[in-house]
Amino acid sequence: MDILLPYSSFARGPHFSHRHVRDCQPVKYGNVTHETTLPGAKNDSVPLIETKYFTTPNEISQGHVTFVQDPARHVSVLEPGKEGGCTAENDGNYTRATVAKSGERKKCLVAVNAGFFNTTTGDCYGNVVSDGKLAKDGKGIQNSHFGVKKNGELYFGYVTEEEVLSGDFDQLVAGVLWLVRNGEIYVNESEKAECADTQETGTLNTFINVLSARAAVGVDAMGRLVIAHVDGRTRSRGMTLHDFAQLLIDFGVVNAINLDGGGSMTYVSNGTVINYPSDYCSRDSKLYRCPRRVSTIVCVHDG
Ligand code: NDG
Repeated sequence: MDILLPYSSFARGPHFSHRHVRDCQPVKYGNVTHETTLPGAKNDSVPLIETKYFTTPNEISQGHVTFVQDPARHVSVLEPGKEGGCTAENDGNYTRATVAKSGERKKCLVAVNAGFFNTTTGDCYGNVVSDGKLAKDGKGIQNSHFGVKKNGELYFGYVTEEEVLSGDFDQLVAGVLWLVRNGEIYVNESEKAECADTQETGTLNTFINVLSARAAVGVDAMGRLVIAHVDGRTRSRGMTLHDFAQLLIDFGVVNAINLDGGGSMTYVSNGTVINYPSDYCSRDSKLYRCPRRVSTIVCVHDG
């Protein structure tokens, strides 16, 4: 007699092939589980790198959005603290560092928290490729990824382990949930395809609908990389992922994935934190808020 294994038994592990993702996604996408975009031609009528500020439509939260031309030259995924920061130390713990600290070595013009991590051990979740080096093999993890390929293409969606190990990526990092696919909100579809155990805010549905600080990386119709964040505090202030995805579309975003947010949310410009992180600095006082020591970052640099 055949033993029927639940989907999850197939979805994890080294031979993950996207069968489950293909089963769950709208028919119009066929077998394709990712989108790639070639960066647009350089446009001298807009700045090479530009950051704008905004207040959310309900006037409650603020955020920044950064547009980057020629992202293949100017954008890197960086491990926490130092090269090799996603490798466990001898004591089984992993390096964690503030976004500002991790961004020092590339003198990032803009840096933002990126990959989700295990808040107990600090372990980086998902696949991480940093400046061409495989820093972490996510072992077939089933969450949306952002990547920059060696041919300059920007990549959004679900990677297979073969693609990760092929050496075709210069940069790669995992988020949780694909917010915008081909100009449309893709939150409900990606909720069906992704795993919840890479984030610690509850079920994927809770994670989607809770008010919180949010971060995303995407691409706009001009082929510029777009990094955006909104401030908040989990359960009391910020945005749901549906509203955040709509805001990204309003900014002109065509594809985007959701990066680590909540208390990890830190936006750094030239080494200075320019947002309002939500974690308290100490257990004993609610007076000040401090940037959290997090996992990987996305860094925009001079190239
Ligand atoms: C943030 C995330 C949480 C995650 C943790 C570590 C949000 C709303 O960072 O889910 O487990 O990555 O993104 N919260 O607190």
